[in-house]
Amino acid sequence: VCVLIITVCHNIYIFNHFYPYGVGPGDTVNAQSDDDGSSAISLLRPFVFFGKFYNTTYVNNNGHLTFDQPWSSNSPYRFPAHRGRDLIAPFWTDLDNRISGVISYKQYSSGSVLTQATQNINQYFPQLQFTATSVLVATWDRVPYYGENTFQAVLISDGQLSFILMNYGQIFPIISDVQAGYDTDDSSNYFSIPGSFQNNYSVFTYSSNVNVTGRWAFRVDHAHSPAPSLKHAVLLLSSIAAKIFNAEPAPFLVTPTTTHLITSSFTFKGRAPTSCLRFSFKQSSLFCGFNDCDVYI
Ligand SMILES: [Ca+2]
Ligand SMILES: [Ca+2]
Repeated sequence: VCVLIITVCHNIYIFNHFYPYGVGPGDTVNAQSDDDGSSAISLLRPFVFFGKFYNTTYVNNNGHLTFDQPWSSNSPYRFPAHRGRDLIAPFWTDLDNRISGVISYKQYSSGSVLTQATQNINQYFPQLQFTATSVLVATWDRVPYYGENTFQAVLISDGQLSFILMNYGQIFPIISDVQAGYDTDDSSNYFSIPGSFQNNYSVFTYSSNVNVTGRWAFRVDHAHSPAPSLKHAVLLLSSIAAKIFNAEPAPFLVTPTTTHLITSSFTFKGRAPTSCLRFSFKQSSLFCGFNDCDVYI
């Protein structure tokens, strides 16, 4: 009985933070395809991505959005990549919805979605007094790759300032490469969500940098706009460890390294040698590597 109750509550909780999507709001649905995506989406307001003003975007089936042209890549590279491409990647891997799963999007320029976006951004970035004037919600709903994956990217803009929310629901523990985050053409600005390329992507369902489980928020209009609330990230990473490794008596904390750059370093160890996540946080740079992750503060 306990297990059933926990499962039900768990599922409700995961999807609570999603923006409206699907048939109800009248999303435009991508063609079912392994590697294609949407046609060109004319943005209602320009979306500023680290100084560049974009008027067009594409929601690509393999879990990313591009500007100016569609992109079919199903094989993620690690951020920062220096590949000459501005890329927003909530969950970049070889998704395939030919048999099931719905990929859809909708733009808003008025109504409750703008109110919700305005409230969220002012909560996460309180000094800006931001008012959203356009929102694009892109949703991958139960899209298979091994198992089904549900996640969103929400692009929020007032024509000058711009933000991205990435919302994660159920994510299948894929044994393959996944990159989540964003990267600019020259990688002068990027963020790799901790867990990327670490073969246990259920971590996205439980992590956050804004104290909302399963949500990451980024300001992306201009450089030097670090993700907020590192303390929340640390807090939630601790709770991830507790959830993922709940068979352990308690996740234990190791501080293997301290240099003048690293303020704190954590290692969460699970039962299996493969389920070890290591995150370290540097003050001076924004860098994410294979087995550690440094978050700009
Ligand atoms: Ca694919
Ligand atoms: Ca494929």
